[in-house]
Amino acid sequence: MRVNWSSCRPLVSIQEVTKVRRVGGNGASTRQLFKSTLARNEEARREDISGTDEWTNITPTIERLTNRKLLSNPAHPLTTLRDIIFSKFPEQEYTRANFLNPRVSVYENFDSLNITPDHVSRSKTDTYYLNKHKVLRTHTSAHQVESFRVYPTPGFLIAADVYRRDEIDRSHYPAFHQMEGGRWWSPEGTTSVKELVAKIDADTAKIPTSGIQIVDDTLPFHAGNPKQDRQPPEVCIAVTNHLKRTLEMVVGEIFQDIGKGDPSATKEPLQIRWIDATFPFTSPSWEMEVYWQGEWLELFGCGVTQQRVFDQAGHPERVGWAFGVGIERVAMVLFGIPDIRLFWSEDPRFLEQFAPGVVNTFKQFSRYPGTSRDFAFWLKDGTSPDQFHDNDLMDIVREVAGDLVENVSLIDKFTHPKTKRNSLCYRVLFQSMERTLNNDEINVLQDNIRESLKIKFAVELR
Ligand code: FA5
Ligand code: MG
Repeated sequence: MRVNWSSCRPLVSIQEVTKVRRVGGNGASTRQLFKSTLARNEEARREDISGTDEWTNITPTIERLTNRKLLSNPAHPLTTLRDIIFSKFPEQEYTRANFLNPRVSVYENFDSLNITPDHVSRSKTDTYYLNKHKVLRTHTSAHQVESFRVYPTPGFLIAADVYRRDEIDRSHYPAFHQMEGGRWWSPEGTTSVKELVAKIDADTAKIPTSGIQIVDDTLPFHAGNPKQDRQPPEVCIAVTNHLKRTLEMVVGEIFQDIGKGDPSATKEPLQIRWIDATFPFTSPSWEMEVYWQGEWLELFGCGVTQQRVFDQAGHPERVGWAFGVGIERVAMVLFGIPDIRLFWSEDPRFLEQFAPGVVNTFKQFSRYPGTSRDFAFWLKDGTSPDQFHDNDLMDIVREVAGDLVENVSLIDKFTHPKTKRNSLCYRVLFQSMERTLNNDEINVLQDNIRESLKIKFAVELR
């Protein structure tokens, strides 16, 4: 399933944190809170990451992907795009971080970001666990607190591989890349809210304006997308303006040149819009979407950083923003890459089309025909369809067939009226980007998937 951040309540309400601070006087308790979370973080770091337990669900395929390090290939389109995005941010203002270890603590990936203990994104069906204490980061936000804590500049940028147990289709893959950005201001040296706002506004004025048209019908904040109690409204608005102008500048500069010099490229003007969003670590929050191939594709998630995140970082007085963007999503639009699996291709016909620092339109090599097979089965007696998760099948399919699978979808689900047993049917589309698959090899894949289903889930195949 897709992560649905909106089902998340804050771990500690802002009022609670404020209360704790007041009781402690001068932020003493905040420091305590900060100390204890750091201690917890350290504890988690020391955990034996090779140890496995009942939480372990990382598969060999995913383990292999953690070693691919696509961003270390200077000619890879993801690397080119990363460097283009980096180049839009002044170097003296934003520290860059690359190649951070994807194995992070549960604290870093979830708790430090206000994600509740019962939030769906933590479940084994959505996240790859090395063990109870360690996960493969599901987003680059896992490094937010540390980045707000240690970098000498007021801004940072992180590019990295992230992992999610997700559906398989053209724009979703269990491993992908994100970029995280953050920017903060300190009230230090200012004597009033007005001065702090003026300081932020002065930085906003320095951002080049974007040349492209962007639709923004959102309100600065409202009950459904509130400003934080600890922030005066003017500060929230000033931070928001800086955030939105920054991302509009980045998108504007990147897409301005799209299709230039390529007569076959579509001449349709790019449509971009802002919509309200929800994240446990920002409020208010937004998403920026782009209209691409007939649908709105979500690019950036962002918002005004929750003060609790700054508390965790040991700088409760700061205000600022953060964003996260799926790099593949932007690269697919920019390089005209039609399928997210291609980024992982080792086929020279893919890799040799790209050179360091160059944005060119991908030329599809012949598309090979696909073949679909259905997998219908009865669940074990007493098992409801909800207890079998789509992602359980996704992982089996990936283990057996790797990138030879283009799509997996549930096509039928029913309960037998007499026996009350539940039946599911999935359709798997096998298709290689590199060659035509023959029937014999698809039969072998099919048999292996069926065998795995029987062994792992005790289903009765139909
Ligand atoms: C996040 O991951 C937040 N950490 C983003 C954020 C950062 C918000 C900082 C606020 C402040 P989300 O789950 O929506 O949010 O993912 C962010 C982006 O990653 C999406 O907009 C999309 O571009 C990309 N993405 C998500 N899932 C996949 C996937 N399976 N394959 C490829 N790209 C994906
Ligand atoms: Mg999202």
